[in-house]
Amino acid sequence: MVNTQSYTDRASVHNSAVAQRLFRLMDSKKTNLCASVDVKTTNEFLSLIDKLGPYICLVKTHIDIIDDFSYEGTIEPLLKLAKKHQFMIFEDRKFADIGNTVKSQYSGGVYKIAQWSDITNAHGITGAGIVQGLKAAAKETTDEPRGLLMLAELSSKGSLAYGEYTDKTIEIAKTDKEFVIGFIAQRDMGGSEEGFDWIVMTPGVGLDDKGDALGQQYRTVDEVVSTGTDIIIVGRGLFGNGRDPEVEGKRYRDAGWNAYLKKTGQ
Ligand code: 5IU
Repeated sequence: MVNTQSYTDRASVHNSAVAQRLFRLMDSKKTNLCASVDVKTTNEFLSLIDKLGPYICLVKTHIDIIDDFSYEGTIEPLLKLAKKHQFMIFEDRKFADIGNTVKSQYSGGVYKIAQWSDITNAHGITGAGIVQGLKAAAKETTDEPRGLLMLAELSSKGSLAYGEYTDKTIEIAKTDKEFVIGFIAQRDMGGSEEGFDWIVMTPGVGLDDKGDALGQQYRTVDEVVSTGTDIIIVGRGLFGNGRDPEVEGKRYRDAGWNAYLKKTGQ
């Protein structure tokens, strides 16, 4: 059953400090839009985020795409923008190894994701140890709250994540209801029926295109929100094909917010 409570009501009962902060931020900024900024240079990355900042609750990064990455040059200014515009950060790292390995991948290496990203995500393919490994890394790295999304479903054509695989991924999420805050999925994951409150974030959202040449499939904002999405993740719809990120940021923000008001009967 699709969750029809307001974000603020959900904040007051949630186990996770990350989820509470995100829900409150969404209601105060009136946005459920997450911008996915897959661009190649730090300059493009920061200038796009500065333009989209007023319209979003979350920035989704693929930090390993950036050619000229450095912690000081890329992450420090990103954190300043997050303060300036009040949004949170989600590194879409899609961890997929055993607990011991993801623990090092999350906290160390060049990117040190656990230091700066409020939220990250993981596949269930290796089992529940991945949740424990990532949680241990977060605890050792920072006092700031961190949250994990499990990858329950994907937007791409021919994805193998469905049926029993998706059900088993939900079972893995239930092993830690404080650290796991929800799912990347295409629809409601049954949380509200079972007394959990999973946040569902959905990529593959586009108002003008149906997909791309490499298997991406887009659904509209109304489609995804009415079937259970809490946060819409939009990338090229905001800035691809010469689009104006300020115009599209406002357009997707309004579409997402209106769909949320409609779903919650506000
Ligand atoms: N992404 C998807 N689909 C998925 C998952 C992640 O598109 O199922 I999991 C990522 C890929 C890209 C962004 O970073 O979300 C979508 O970008 P576009 O809106 O530009 O297609």
